[in-house]
Amino acid sequence: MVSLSINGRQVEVPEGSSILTAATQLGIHIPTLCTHPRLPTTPGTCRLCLVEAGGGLKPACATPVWKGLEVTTDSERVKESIRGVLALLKANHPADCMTCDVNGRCEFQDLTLRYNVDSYMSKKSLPKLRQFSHEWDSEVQSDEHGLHDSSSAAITIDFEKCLKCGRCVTACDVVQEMNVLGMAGRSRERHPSVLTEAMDMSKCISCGQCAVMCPVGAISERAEWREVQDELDAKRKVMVCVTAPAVRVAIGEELGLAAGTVTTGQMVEAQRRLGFDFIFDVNFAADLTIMEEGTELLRRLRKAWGLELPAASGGAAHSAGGEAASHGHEHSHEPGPLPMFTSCCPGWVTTVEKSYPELIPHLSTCKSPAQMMGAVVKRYFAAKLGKSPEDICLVSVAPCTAKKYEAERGELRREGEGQDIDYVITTREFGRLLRERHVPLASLPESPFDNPLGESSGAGVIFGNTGGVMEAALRTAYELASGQPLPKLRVEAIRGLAGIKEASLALPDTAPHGLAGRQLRVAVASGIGQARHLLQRMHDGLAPRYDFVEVMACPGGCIGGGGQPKSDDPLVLLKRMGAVYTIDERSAIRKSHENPSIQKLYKEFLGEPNGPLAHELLHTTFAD
Ligand code: HC1
Ligand code: SF4
Repeated sequence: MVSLSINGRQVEVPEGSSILTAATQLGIHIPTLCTHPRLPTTPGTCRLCLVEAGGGLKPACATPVWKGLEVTTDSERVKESIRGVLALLKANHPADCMTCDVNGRCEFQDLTLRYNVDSYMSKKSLPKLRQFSHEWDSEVQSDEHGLHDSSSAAITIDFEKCLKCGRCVTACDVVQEMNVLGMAGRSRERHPSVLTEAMDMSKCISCGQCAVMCPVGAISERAEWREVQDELDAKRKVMVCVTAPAVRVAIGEELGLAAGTVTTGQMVEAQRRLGFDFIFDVNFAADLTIMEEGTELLRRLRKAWGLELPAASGGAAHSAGGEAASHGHEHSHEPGPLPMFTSCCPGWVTTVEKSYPELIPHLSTCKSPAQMMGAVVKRYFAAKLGKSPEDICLVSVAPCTAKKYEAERGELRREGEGQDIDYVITTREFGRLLRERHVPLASLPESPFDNPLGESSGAGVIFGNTGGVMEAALRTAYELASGQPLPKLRVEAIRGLAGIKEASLALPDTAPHGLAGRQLRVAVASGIGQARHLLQRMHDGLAPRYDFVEVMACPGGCIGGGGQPKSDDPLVLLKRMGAVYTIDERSAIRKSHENPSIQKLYKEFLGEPNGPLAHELLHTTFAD
C-alpha cells in the first residue's frame, strides 16, 4: 500500500493506483471526460483532471501515486486549468442545448455550469461560439464519413457535439470488440469516427454501449419519445405500454433516486398518468418465452440424444424445413442442433447474422419476450377488446437501443400487418417523458399491472441480469424433463458479472424417457466481446460441449443496456443486479410454468408450447 495526502487528507491505496482512484476513495471529486469507471482504459487525453502533484500539473487519471505524494485538487491553478479546457471545448460545441435530446442530462453542461465557464470566457474575452472550431470542422467535414449519421434504426450520431473524449471508441472497440467506431485524424485533430461509410453498412449491432458512455449528445439512441407523446396527446388509439425487466430497477436513477431502487409500482402508476390505457409487463412474456424456449431445448436435446419426440408439441406433423430448423424464411418445427443459443437479445442475434451466419441454426427460434408480447397484444388482446391490431398503439419501454432495430425487423412481421411494437423508448427516453409531463415518479403511489398480460414470476424478472435467462430456463426445463423441481432455484455459478460463466446439472435418476442421469451443460456470456471469446474457445475445442448458451450483448445483461441511465457509479451494475434478484426472491411465484396467467393463455388461446399457433406467433426466422 502507498500512503499520500490529497487536499491535506491522508489516504492509503494499492501500489500502482492512480491519483484519481485515491481521490475517489476519499470522496474527492475530480472532473474527467475521457476516463470512466466502467471502462478499462485511462487515456489521460481530455486534460480535465489535471491536479497539482509533485510540483506540477498532472493528469490524475494517468498518474500513479507514490509514497508521501501531496496532491492539491482545489487550487486556483487547478481551477484555471479546468476552466481553460472547458472553455476550449465550449467554443467548439454547438449552442443548441435547448433542443438537444440530452439537455439536463449532459455531463458537459453540468461541468460548464459548475465551473461558471461563460463568466470565465467573458472575463478572458474569449469568443463563446465556435471560434476555435476551424481545424476540427475542416478536418471532420472533409472526412468522408461525415459528421451526422442517422442511417441506423437504433443509434444517431451527431459528431458536431463530440468532445473527442474517445469513451465511445473504448466501449465499442475494447469492451465490445466490435471496431465499428475508431479514432481518425492525428494529434489534436484525433476524433471518433465510424470506420465504414455509414452505420447501416457497418457491423454495428445497435448495442448502444457507445451511447451510454457518451458524455454529451454526440451518440444517442434514435429518439422516439416525441412520437409517443404525439400518440398520447392525439388519443386516437388504444395506448398500451409494456416494460422490460431491467427498467424497473433503473428508471428511479434517471429521476434522481439511488441506484438499485426498485420502483415497479410507481413506474406503473407513472405510465397510467402519462395516459396509457393498459399497462402490461414484458416479464409476463419472459415467462412465455421460457415455456417456448424450454420446450424447444428439450426437443433439441431429445433429438441430439436419439430419443423419441413427443407429438404434442408440433413434431414431424408440422415440419416444414428439415434440418434448417431456424434458417430461411419458412418456420420449421424440426428441432435444430445443439448447442442452442438464446435469441432474446437483438444485439446478439445481429452479431450472429452479420458475423457468424453458420450459427443461425443454433439460435432458438423463439422471438424475444418483447416481441412475443407484441404478437400477443396485437392478436390476442386486441381481439379481446374487439379491436383490430391497427387500433392499438403499443409502446415498449426498454433498457436497450437494439430493441428499436428489432421492432422494425421484417422477419417479425406477419404478411399485410404493421409492426407489432409501434415504438420503443429507452429508460432514458421514458425518464424524459416523465419530466416533460411533470409526472413525479418517486412520490407516486404504487399501482399493479393490468391483466391478462401483467402477471409474472420471479423467473421473468431475472431475464434482466446476465445469466438470468439461463437460470429461468433451467428452473422450468429441469422440472419439465425430470418431473422434479430444480433442487436449488438459485444457480450460483451463472450469477454475477464475470464475462463467461458455466454450469453443469445432472438430471435425476428418476427422470423419464431416457433422460435419467444426463448432464446438462450450459454457458453464459455477458457482453459481446466476451461472447466472441467464448465462441473462439468453443471453435478451438477448448470448451465443453454445451447444450445451451445464453448471450447478452451488453456487459451485465439488460441492466447494463445501452438505453439505461448514464452513471459514473462503478458499482451501478451490481446495485441494479441485486435489485433484480430481490424482486425474484420476493415473488410469490418463481417459475415461469407456474404462472397462472401463462397457463390460461395456453388453455384459452395458444394451445401447446411449440404448437402450431405458438409457432406462428411466437417464433421467428433469421436473415442469412
Ligand atoms: Fe431485456 Fe428481454 S431481458 S432482452 O435485456 O429477453 O431490452 O430488461 O426486455 O425482449 O424479458 C431488454 C431487459 C428485455 C426481451 C426480456
Ligand atoms: Fe459499437 Fe455498439 Fe455503438 Fe454499434 S452500438 S457503434 S456496435 S458500441
